[in-house]
Amino acid sequence: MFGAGGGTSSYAEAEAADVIILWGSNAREAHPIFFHHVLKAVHKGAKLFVVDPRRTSSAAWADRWLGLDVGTDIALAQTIAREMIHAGLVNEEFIAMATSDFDAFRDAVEPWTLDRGAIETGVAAEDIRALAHAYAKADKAQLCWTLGITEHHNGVDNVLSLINLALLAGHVGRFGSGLSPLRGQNNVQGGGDMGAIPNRLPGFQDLADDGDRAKFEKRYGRAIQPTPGLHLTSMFEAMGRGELTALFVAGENPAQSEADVTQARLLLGRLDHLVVQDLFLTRTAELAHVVLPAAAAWCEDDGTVTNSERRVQRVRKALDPPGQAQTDRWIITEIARRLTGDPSQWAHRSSEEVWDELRALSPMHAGMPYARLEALGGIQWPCFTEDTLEPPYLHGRLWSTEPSTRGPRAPFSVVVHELPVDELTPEFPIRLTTGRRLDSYNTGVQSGALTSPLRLGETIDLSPADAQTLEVADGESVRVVSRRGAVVAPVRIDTGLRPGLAFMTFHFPDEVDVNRITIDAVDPKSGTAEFKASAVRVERVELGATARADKTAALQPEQTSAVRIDKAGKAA
Ligand SMILES: Nc1nc2c(c(=O)[nH]1)N[C@H]1C(S)=C(S)[C@@H](COP(=O)(O)OP(=O)(O)OC[C@H]3O[C@@H](n4cnc5c(=O)[nH]c(N)nc54)[C@H](O)[C@@H]3O)O[C@H]1N2
Ligand SMILES: Nc1nc2c(c(=O)[nH]1)N[C@H]1C(S)=C(S)[C@@H](COP(=O)(O)OP(=O)(O)OC[C@H]3O[C@@H](n4cnc5c(=O)[nH]c(N)nc54)[C@H](O)[C@@H]3O)O[C@H]1N2
Ligand SMILES: [Mo]
Repeated sequence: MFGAGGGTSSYAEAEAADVIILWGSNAREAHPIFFHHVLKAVHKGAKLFVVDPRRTSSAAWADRWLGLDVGTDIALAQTIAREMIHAGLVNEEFIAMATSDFDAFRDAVEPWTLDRGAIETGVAAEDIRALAHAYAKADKAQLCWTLGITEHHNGVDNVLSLINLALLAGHVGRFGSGLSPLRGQNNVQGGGDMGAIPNRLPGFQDLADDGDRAKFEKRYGRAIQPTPGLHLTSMFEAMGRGELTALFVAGENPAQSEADVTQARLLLGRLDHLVVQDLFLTRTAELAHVVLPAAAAWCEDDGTVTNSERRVQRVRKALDPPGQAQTDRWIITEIARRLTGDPSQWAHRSSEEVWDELRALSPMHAGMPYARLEALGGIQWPCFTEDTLEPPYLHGRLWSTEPSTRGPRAPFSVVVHELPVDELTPEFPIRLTTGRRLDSYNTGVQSGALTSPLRLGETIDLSPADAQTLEVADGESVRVVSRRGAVVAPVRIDTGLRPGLAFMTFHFPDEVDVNRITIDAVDPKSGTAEFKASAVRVERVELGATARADKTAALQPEQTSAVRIDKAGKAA
């Protein structure tokens, strides 16, 4: 919408904001560093809104919690937009000057009255109205979102519906006002910036653009294919069609993190050649033909990482890697030497030499040599020259009074509310959403060995009302069944859940293999799976004394009937 793939604002701006909205983000647990900045704002009097189906630990700090039904974010955003328009709270000057397609958008949200919005989302009309008015009237407002928005079959449309709100209020391109999609890991932003995106070259340069490609072709002395590569989820689809037969996995554990892992494992197991480059012998590595032991980039190598506020920071080697482990950079260079048969072209280089090569090719990084990164404690992109720093926020151009410097208009998007793919039916009446807890990390590879009184292990979190209907007690094992499989897990009663909503993590797959039950419906626009919305039923399990002793037997999931070998219909 704005022409750049990064959050628009800085953490310091969150501290200065009057209103902060965490939408589908449990930052208290998943982005605790950012949440400190949010809390500083709250202590200074900022209003915090949390939009999340669960009353999370983030919501505990909020002035208002909007507990919507899973997958109704577009309905909520449309209702907020209509309320802003009807209450005369939109920023007409900004809309006229810097945006396009407002009329079509206004017509599309017109049916979304507060009453209809309340019915479709489950949020009280008064809460919707309060958020709309506070956001529109704020001088400085931050709208932050994460997976509660993006991990849906319509995640891109969800994001567009939030951008619409920022455009209505003019909350972008000014200090204190902006849009922050908080990044998952310490260097998700950096990975994309370096070109680890199917259709981009480093610095978000366009793979399809002859001029952009020519720059890299000149540097490397060989042609670069203009056709984009595949996203993670489309790789699995291509594996299903038999079109992708070899896979190189570096720093990912898809045998436990993919949605519908029964299917994912089957496909990984059928590959002609699987290479895994990791710190640990993961479940994915167990399926591999070749395992390359890697050093941990964050403490056993030098380099940079780029965080959610686009700040490039140095990381430094503190430890020698164990055994035969080598840095990812060393391994990749070594593979290049052997693939090309031309070691002279592929000298082993320091991380600084690699960084300087990037700076020569990516204008937005050009002004950030290591010395400057170290002197300033990190620099935000874009940084075009070595004697400048750009503003801490993006898209200030939209406010330029001079049309020639204002650049392209940001378009409003007409989006349509759709329910999740995995339908709720009498057979599968409970909405299961999955996500994170503070004490563990993703598939548990890096946090699994942690023993702490805070570590809960996997649970199926149920509302008090559902636990009562099912006649299950806290700690009792239940079977959670979806259209794809089943797992057994202990119940944890959570008063932050409304009836009909359940929550699990995916942090303990060796104990409870949660992704056997999640759906692999993906958003065709982003390739992201709908991890946030599965339909399940919860059954009591009667464990006999022997079964209880043999816990592993009880945890074996049922045979599933829904294993799709092949999306094109070919049999295995
Ligand atoms: N401690 C810890 N921190 C982490 C991680 C970790 O594993 N552990 N992982 C890192 C990674 S890779 C990522 S991507 C980030 C993710 O960070 P977050 O996105 O904040 O984490 P999640 O818990 O997956 O999901 C956030 C919230 O979305 C809500 N949600 C579910 N469905 C919906 C919906 O339909 N609408 C709305 N509005 N909300 C919904 C959930 O209830 C949940 O509270 O965390 C990072 N930080
Ligand atoms: N049910 C459910 N499933 C989900 C999600 C959800 O919310 N619910 N969230 C999804 C999301 S947002 C994400 S990001 C994925 C995460 O899924 P994965 O990325 O597959 O999970 P991780 O456990 O983070 O695995 C990262 C691997 O990288 C290795 N590693 C760490 N540092 C280095 C390094 O420097 N070099 C190398 N070579 N390897 C390294 C670790 O040892 C680990 O094995 O899970 C997805 N799956
Ligand atoms: Mo993530």
